[in-house]
Amino acid sequence: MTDADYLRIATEEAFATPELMTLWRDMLDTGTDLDPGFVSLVGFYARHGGERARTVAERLQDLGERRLADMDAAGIARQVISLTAPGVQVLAPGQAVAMATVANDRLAEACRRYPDRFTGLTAVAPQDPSAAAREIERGVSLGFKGVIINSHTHGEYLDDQKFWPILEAAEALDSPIYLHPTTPPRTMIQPLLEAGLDGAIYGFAVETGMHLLRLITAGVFDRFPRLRVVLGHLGEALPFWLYRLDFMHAATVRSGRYDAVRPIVGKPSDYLRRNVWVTTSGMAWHPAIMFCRDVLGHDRVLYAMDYPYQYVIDEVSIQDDLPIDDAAKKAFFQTNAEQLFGL
Ligand code: 1DF
Ligand code: MN
Repeated sequence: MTDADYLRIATEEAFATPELMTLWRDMLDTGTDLDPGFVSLVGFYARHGGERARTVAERLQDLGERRLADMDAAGIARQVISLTAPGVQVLAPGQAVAMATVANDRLAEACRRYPDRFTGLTAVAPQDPSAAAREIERGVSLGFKGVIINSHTHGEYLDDQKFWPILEAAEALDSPIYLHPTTPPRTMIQPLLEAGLDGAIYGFAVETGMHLLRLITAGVFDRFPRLRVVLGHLGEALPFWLYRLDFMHAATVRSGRYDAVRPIVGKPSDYLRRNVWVTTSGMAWHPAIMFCRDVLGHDRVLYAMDYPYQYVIDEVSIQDDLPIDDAAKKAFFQTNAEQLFGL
């Protein structure tokens, strides 16, 4: 990978602790009435013996030489690292809090060892909202620059007021929340799962895009106007829907059809432009990236790789070749991330 006039900061990069991998495997072996999305996703990466599952599982657990070598080979200066989906969000509450603490301690240690290569996000257990809020605070003291939430928790979404202590802490500490996908909950997954579409191919985006949309329509950003949310995968399709979201939201509010769709201060697109940043994880495609830059703003679109799930070195040069000028490229790869995460 050749040098460029900018540092490439990759912003949706995953890791897993050996402790969590072990616990997930125990759940797969002995758990009853398991979440079907958990079985589909973790059953594959933790259990399937094939090449993809094995190399991803190995790379997830490396916070040292192998990861750094992969970054060097791809020309990545820095990874913003977060606990991979579904993280602790599939666990029972007490266990989830403990596992998040261990994950954060391990990630913080790696970030201390390689301060010019790794930045961490705080993993939390939304199952215990007040513990999660305290962990966000501890994360700040560990040097983390945001929070990772792997979408729904046991089928529940962050617009539920019981989770608001988490949003309140994130806003107060100026910590962006990376709302990362996971498999849809059992109430949503069946038609996707039976077709093999529950994962990163499409199910992730449907579920996570809906999650962000719920936050908007529930008025979460009126209550927490300085809350910043990061979406991967170029905004989980929402930028493409802006016009229709605004039109149908206004029509739905006017109709009085749903208690859940009450007036909010702005249009859905206003919140997407004001409170949301998007990364290019898994979406190394010029037309889609240029479209998002156009409709959200050049300062809102950031580079991400999605290591190790999409460790494709050619996708770095594809994005080096975006049809934008040098200053814009530096913003895309480097300074937008520095500003958003306060690096
Ligand atoms: C996959 C993709 C898995 C992404 C991920 O975490 C993930 C995948 C479990 O391909 O199965 O973060 N992704 O963001 O696209
Ligand atoms: Mn990802």
